Amino acid sequence: MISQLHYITQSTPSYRHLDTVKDVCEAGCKWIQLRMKHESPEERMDIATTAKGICTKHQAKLIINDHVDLTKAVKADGVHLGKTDMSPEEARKVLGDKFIIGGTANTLDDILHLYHTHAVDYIGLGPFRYTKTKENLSPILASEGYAKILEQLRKQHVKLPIVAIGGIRLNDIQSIMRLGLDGIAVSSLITFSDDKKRLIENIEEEINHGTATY
Ligand code: TZP
Ligand code: MG
Repeated sequence: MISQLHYITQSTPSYRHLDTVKDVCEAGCKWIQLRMKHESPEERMDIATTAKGICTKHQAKLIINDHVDLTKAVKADGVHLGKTDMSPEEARKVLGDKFIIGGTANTLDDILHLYHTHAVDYIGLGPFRYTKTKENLSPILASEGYAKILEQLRKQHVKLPIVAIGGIRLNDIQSIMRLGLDGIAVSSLITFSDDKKRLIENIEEEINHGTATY
């Protein structure tokens, strides 16, 4: 079972990975993706080891972006792989069945490809809108793009948890969930908030409103 809210870390001089991991865990977030793009292998190992301790204490899942070996070494809960990372099939061989594997998709074809690998547990589909957080951003999907892709998946009876990602703001969340997505993945929205507890409560309310069945 994947969480409906995925928090993805980013490090800036004022907001460092481990500070935000601690803050969001204390605020009740149960799914953290550690995304380290500027650290050395030694720094990544140190940060991931400490993050694992924090997440375990708060019963939050820890997913490592990009690095399969690091995922295994720190006994994280899983790994998130982009199109240029190790393939999910290869990662599954390395990690076995007990780890979560997520994959990135930007198109219907990407999703179908990942689905047919039988190696991913969930997909991050985006970008929803422009974001500075990711370099080499793929074309923006917006709500219309998601709606078209989800319609095709329903027609083809493809079932796999999919979370929306990329530039998501608080007031996008209800409508995103109403499209039939399984959750959202956000970085900047939470990283740059000074009241993470309150924000996460608000995000969860929006998610619940968007998924409520009347
Ligand atoms: N992959 C696609 S968009 C994105 C990633 C990692 C960035 C998400 O961060 P933000 O700050 O919520 O746009
Ligand atoms: Mg990657």
